[in-house]
Amino acid sequence: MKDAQPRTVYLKDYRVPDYLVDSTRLRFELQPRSTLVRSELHIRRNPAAGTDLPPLVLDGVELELLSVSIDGELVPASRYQELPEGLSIPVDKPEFVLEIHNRINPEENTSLEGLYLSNGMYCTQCEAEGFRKITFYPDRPDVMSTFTTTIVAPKQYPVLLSNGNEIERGTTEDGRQFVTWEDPFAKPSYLFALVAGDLQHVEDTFTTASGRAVKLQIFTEAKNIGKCDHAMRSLKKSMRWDEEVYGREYDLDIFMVVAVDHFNMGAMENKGLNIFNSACVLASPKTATDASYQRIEAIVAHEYFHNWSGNRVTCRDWFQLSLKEGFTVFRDAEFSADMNSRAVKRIEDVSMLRTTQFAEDAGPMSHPVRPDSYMEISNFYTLTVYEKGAEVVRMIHTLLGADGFRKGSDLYFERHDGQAVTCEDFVKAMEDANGVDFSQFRRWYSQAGTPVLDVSDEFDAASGTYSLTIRQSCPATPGQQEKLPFHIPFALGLLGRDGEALPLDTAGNTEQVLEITESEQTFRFHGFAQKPLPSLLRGFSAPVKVRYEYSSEDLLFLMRCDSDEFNRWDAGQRLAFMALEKLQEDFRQQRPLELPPALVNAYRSVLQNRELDPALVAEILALPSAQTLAEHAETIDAEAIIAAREFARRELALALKDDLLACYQRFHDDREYSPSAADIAARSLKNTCLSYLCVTEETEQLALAEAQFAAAGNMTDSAVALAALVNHAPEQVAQSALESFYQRWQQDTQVVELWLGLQSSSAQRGTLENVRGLMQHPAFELKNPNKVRAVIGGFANRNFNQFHRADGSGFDFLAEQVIALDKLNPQIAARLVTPITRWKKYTADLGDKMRAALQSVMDSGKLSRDLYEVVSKSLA
Ligand code: B3K
Ligand code: ZN
Repeated sequence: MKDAQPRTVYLKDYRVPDYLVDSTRLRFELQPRSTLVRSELHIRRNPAAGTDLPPLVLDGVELELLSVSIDGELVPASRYQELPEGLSIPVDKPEFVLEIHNRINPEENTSLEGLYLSNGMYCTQCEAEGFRKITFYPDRPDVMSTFTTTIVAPKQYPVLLSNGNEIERGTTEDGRQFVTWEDPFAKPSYLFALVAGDLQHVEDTFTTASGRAVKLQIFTEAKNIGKCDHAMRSLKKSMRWDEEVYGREYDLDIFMVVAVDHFNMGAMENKGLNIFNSACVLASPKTATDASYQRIEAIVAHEYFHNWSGNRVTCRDWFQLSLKEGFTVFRDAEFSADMNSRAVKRIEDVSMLRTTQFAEDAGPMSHPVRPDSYMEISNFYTLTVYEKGAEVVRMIHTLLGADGFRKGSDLYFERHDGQAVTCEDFVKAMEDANGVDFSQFRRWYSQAGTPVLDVSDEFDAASGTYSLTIRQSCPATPGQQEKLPFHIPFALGLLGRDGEALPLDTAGNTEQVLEITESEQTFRFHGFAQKPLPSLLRGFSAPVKVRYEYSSEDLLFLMRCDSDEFNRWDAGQRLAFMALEKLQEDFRQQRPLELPPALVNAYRSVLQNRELDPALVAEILALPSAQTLAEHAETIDAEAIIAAREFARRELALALKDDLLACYQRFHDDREYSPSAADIAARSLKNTCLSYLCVTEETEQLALAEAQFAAAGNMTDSAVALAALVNHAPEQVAQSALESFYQRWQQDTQVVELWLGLQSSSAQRGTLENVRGLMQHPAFELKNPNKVRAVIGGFANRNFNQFHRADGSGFDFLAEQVIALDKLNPQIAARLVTPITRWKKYTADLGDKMRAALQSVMDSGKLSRDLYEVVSKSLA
């Protein structure tokens, strides 16, 4: 385990590397507890760093060093120095070959970083700083080297993979087999990968735009070989899309994907050898939900797109992480929007951003898209770096237009191919290609916090002039008290009395992107007979909060008439927010609760509207989640949020019963499963209706869920029906549904994960006692992050009601699990602790208990660097 020395790394301290590695030869002799690693590095003094010869400092963690040689001569141990996290070797020539032998223990590696075992197969995860757990190396992304890798293993591991092309295979004298791989593209160590196991694969070919045939292979355990088709289709679509939209072709002759069960995140873009969390690659209609199908398509695309945005052009240092992640998330979001419904994809992404990224921006770990410092870089794979980073790239796209953006990305790839660069280089390429000045725009990379726009308007009937005044501000965040104004693209439309789109300029444009650059700015529009109704921040054109005094009537009007589908949904959300906030207040004041009829009527007309995309209808009907309400609140009053939301949901279900039923029946059919956008949309609306209907807890409605559960031909229908029963049916019915589901699917890892998560996140059944019970279930494994995320994460992040129980037992439970996990997997522990780090935002009764739980983590003994950083910053 890495220790908790509170070292802090600063961006301002960046120095170019002292030495470069021109080529790297690795040889692995795999054994579970004692893997031998030999590395041969062709090292050269970096001319950009100077001409003197400082010691060569290599990173290395938890390695057993066996020997060091330079140019074939053994260096005695007295000459070099082993450091707590590395090795320092004196140097007396500007160029030399360094050979190191060391030993590692993959079996005991539960951090899932470096080389480890997952269900008996060897695999690696090196980003960000995992390569140093394999061998001593300058483990930083600006050291780029070609890699040649030989893997030697006993016969029970017939598949031996690494980056690049296979160049040799054979059998050693003692009967083991070996394979050698060569990756011709220089890369940083974080993109290195190795896999060894008894795996099967599916294969396909992709012919690139220039006519090269690329072999595509997806590897998995034999039992999952039937679950690879969707990922393969997604991969081919991604390859085509990147050619068409960005002009980017794949470069190697082979592209491999491997599914592993034990994985800290979704997937990893290692050059030519992507490694995926099984849950993010394997799918079949019977076992995977629509959400999984869409997630797989997006993640396959994301990792594939990294081949250019990340691998060919990589990051100079880890402060630049958003250079590859923000850009690649933007790329995958656009890909998904092109493959499915654009509006729905945008709504999903914005909901997530507003709920989770806004909370991060307002919490103790708040940081800019390009952080200034970190203790542990693994803690900065955040929603801010990824999702807000993608919004920043999206704003550049909005400001430049699609063609201008493409000119910028072409220049960026051409200028920096084969280099390790910075966010600044990205912005500069965009500027240079378009002749624009983004000096102020750059603040999005350096200033943390969510900007707030206060919008007010005025209409001068005499001149027909409508003025819109926008004031921007941004709350203080740790280390940043004052913020300078941001450059904000603000997409605007104006609606007339009949809902018509009004012209905003003499050219007759009905939408404009205003460029806000000052603390306060007024924009004027002319030629109106009546005061128009503004449709603000269309498509969520910037990651900000907009405050404007809409009346309920305004919002109902926008829900009906706005030509921007995103804003139609957003108007519905605002209306629901108004209602839910009033309900919370009434609950606190012990006044009777009442749902505004306007909201019920609005939802009814949406339900009855046959023109709208059913997936959009489903999104509009979904009330803001408890987590979203919490983010939105000044102070989180968990009890009031729960009371308000449950009341509203039940009232809506009762009032809209007939419409929900009609809509359910309209879309309920037993056609064969397809993950097409249209079919997913239909299932989404149908199942939204079913979930609402079951909230009534009436026998006839529950019977619908029982029937759907019994007859479902796909996992989407089956899982939604099961969740409805688990949440609303009498105990015995719920229990027997859960049991029969488990009996049927117990051999399927992905379905069992879903089954666990569905229970722990259930307000009804995910009681602390039941969650503890699930942790005793044979399917649970504390060493497997997917199981931890399903059970403990499901409870702490998705079970607002039970987690926030007034006695604080949910927080103590989380603290206890985090302490246990930190010994096994620090990255997962540091992530899991998040819900109790937000204690300052809660009412004192719960906030104090959260803080105490957090303090108990701090006091529990020596923490990993990962967990120490999060806990100490949250207690400060
Ligand atoms: N680049 C990886 C994330 C690595 C996380 C390391 N702690 C996956 C991705 O974003 O594509
Ligand atoms: Zn990524």
